[in-house]
Amino acid sequence: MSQFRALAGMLRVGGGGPWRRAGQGTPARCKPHPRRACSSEATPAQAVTGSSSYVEDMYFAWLEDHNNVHESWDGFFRSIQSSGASGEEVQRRPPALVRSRAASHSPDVTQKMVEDHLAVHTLIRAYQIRGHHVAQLDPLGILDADLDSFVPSDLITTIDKLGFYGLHESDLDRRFRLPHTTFIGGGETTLPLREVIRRLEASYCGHVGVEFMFINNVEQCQWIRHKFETPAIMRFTSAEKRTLLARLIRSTRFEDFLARKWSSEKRFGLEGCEVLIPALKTIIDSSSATGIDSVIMGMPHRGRLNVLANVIRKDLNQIFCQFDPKLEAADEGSGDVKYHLGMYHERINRGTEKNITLSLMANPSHLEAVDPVVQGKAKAEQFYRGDALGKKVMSILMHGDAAFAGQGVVYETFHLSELPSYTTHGTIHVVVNNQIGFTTDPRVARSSPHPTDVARVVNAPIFHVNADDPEAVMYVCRVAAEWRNAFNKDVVIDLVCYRRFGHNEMDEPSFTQPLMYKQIRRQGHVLKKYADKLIGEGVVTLQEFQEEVAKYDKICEEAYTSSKDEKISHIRHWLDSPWPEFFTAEGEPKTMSCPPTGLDEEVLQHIGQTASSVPLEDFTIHPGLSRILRSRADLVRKGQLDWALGEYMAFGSLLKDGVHVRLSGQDVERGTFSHRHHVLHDQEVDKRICVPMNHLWADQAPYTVCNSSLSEYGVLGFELGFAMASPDALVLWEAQFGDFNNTAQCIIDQFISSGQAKWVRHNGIVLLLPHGMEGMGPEHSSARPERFLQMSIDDPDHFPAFAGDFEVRQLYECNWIVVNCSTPANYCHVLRRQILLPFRKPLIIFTPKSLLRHPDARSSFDDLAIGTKFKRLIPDEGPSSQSPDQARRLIFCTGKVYYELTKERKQQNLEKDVAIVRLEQISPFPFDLVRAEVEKHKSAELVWCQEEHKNMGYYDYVRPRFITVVANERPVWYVGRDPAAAPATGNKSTHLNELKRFMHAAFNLCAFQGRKA
Ligand SMILES: Cc1ncc(C[n+]2csc(CCOP(=O)(O)OP(=O)(O)O)c2C)c(N)n1
Ligand SMILES: [Mg+2]
Repeated sequence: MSQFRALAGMLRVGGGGPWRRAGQGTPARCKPHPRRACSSEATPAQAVTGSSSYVEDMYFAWLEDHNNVHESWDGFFRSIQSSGASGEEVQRRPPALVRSRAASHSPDVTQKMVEDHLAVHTLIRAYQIRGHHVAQLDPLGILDADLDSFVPSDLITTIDKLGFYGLHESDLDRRFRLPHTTFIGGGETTLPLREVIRRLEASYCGHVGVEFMFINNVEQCQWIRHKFETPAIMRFTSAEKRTLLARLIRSTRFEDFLARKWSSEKRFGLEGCEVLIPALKTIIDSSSATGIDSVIMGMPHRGRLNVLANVIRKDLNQIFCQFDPKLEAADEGSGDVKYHLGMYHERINRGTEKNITLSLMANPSHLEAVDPVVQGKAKAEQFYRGDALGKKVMSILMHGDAAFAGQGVVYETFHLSELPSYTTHGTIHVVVNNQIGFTTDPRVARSSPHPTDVARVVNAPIFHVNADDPEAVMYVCRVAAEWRNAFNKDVVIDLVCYRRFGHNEMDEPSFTQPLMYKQIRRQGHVLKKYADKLIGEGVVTLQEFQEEVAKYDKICEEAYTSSKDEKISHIRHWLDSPWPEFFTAEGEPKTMSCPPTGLDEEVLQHIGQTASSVPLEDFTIHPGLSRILRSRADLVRKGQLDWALGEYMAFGSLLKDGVHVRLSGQDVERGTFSHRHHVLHDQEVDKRICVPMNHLWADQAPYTVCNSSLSEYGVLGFELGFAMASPDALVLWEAQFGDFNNTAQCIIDQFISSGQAKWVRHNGIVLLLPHGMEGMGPEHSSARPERFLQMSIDDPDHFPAFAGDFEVRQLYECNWIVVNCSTPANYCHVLRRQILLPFRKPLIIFTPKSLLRHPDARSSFDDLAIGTKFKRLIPDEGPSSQSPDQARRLIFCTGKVYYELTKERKQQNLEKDVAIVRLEQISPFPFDLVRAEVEKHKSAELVWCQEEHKNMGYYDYVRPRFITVVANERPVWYVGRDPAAAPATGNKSTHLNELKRFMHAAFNLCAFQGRKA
């Protein structure tokens, strides 16, 4: 082997290889694929007369896995490796090799030379892979950032470790030719071993630890190597150093100021990681320089006020006044604590003199929950601005070390990062790695060496950096921004720091981390250290430094004084996503009414025809799908709608009006129940698809329908963020089965249900949750209506006044709308109403499964005609309606059970005696319409019937409201399944028996006689 390597080295021409050296610009081409490159003509014998780097590549590929190379190379390397080379093996070597070797050195010398070179190459690689494990990352110097004090045996921490490579101290001054996969040489192609090690130490084991060798793209690895290995690449001008110092002053003095003024208030200070502020500013400056003009950020509690003040530049008095306990809230809703609020600000970026918009999303305490929301909002902004490659809009996500490692939504968010309909073309993640989570030591909080390992799954490079070295931090941030610009992929900056005080300012950290906090008390402040450094270098004088400090302190003092004038807090001043044109200047809806949602017959026909056709020529669809489209066409011809057509009409008509529609979720393109088929696949041409909805009108808005990753938490958060960007879009997330929505419970509870109350921020997201008891077992039956309804805020005990447009006002006052439509037309209307309303509220729709194809669950075009609108309640229009006062029982129900009830009623011939009324909008409760029905059926027994178990479904929500409607004067009886722990049985016959039993109760007109309510 070594003979061969030496020959290869000798044959190398000039030092030009596939990669240029430092200072020669961007790498130009990638290494050849070993298998492909050597599979045919390039045998070992031929190759040795060609590029030595080619041979090296072969060799390294072979070292990784012998199967990586052609068998001729495999045999060749094996024979050389087993050297001491038997005569037979040498004979098998390529003649060119043997000839050249013979012409230069004796076999032993050549072999040793090549072996040593290979050893040095392997050593370089070892540093590139494992250097970060020994990098000096912890400012405290007590914890190993990777939680392991073990030094990998292939890193040369002592001279004797050279033996690992078969090298000796005497080799330290020998020069070695450098491989093309390193840039430590700068302009040189050879270096003494001593210098090789020194430079590797400097590149990989100093204050920056670079983790990137898992990236399976050679160009990207070379790019990173170039950025970190090039000698003396971390250089800053005096002006840059002064800016850095000024930013560090602001960051540090801001926390000091808060601590001085409000020593007993929680603020989750940044002390110990003050460098976060200059770090973010550097990322923003560098990104702005590459053309970014909008940055959307998400972050947890730590340092948030500082980011608002010194990155987003929120007025300091607005921040300080939040500490005043007497500050009154001007807005409706519950508001939120100061370290959760968001912000949106447009300003000039001083670094680049370009305009930039910065927004920090409001978020709940739930760590990392905001991640996908930020991504969705960034994606939407990119989409609406036509920024297809993310060159204008980007996102930055900040994390705590414990949360980044522990929260699953981080993983879910990373997995969206490369998906076409979800990518934001690279997010810069910044981890405030203070090596502690509340009181928990990282050694018991994670199993991975670094808290950032989750990023490895998407091949994102990870730059660990000692936060007490501000220049190293700046450099890393600059590289991260350049990385994003070059490759549009995620990147992680791990700011290894410490937390100077407790988790919050009231906490005593030494209860649990005594030694760490002893060390922290001894730890010098980064601002002082950096100021001393710059003063020492002559970059600033002590006086200049002190003046800069005094200047910022004065700014804080002045803001503090004026903050005392603020008596009222306007949460709307903290909006992260304002919709200025949608609301009045005061942030109110422009009207309090909603136009009818009906449609022109022509529009219905046009949409219907497109929905049943294949708008592209020569496009072969599956025969089964042809049948489905034919039956759709039949329905359209007859002026009828099934569920899929109802949805088509809603989406299509909104697209016509320029409203973007986006439907996302698992398998939504076809539809879990194979009813939708919004994406047609050519059966003959791979990946050829057709989305008929995008072929409706030439000037229509675009329709996005996208199958998502198998995530609920991440994807629902993403769509919520998408819906935040603009009020002029219908954004829908569909659960595979409604049952799975609870894995996204945090998004539902923390954002959808309560977001407006906390952050005065409207959101019109639509949740489609397939729901219905159809014998499919406990996990495919219930979207848990009870949980949504429990969080609805309409007062059960208060009978509202019906002034003005009651329907719209009631919607305006609620926190979300919960519906269960029983007809395709009503489904279409409610979707259209969602956009025609003058405000935005989340809409939860329990969608059907068996009704998708149920012959009775059809509507006619007339139900969608001009002038028609969503029916919150559908009265009985059958025989019982002729003399409602004669009806003996009035059953209220919602959703699919209506069809079971009507069938049973017919069978029992009770159509005159029993009226069945459908509640289509469950919340807010249509008090007005329910009362009209109750009054109309004056002598009827009132029954609520549901197919769900008694402790689930709608019963607990509707019951007190019915009681309010009837003023407690008439009983309201329950018919449905008994209470249960699981939402549905797994046994088919039990399911049917339950159904039979409650159907019997529903029509047993004696069932409640003599019973007390
Ligand atoms: C999902 C969630 N679980 C638990 C908490 C309670 N909690 C608040 S801060 C914190 C520790 C966070 O540690 P880390 O992520 O390292 O951030 P740090 O406070 O150290 O900056 C915990 C457990 C929370 N806010 N959110
Ligand atoms: Mg932490």
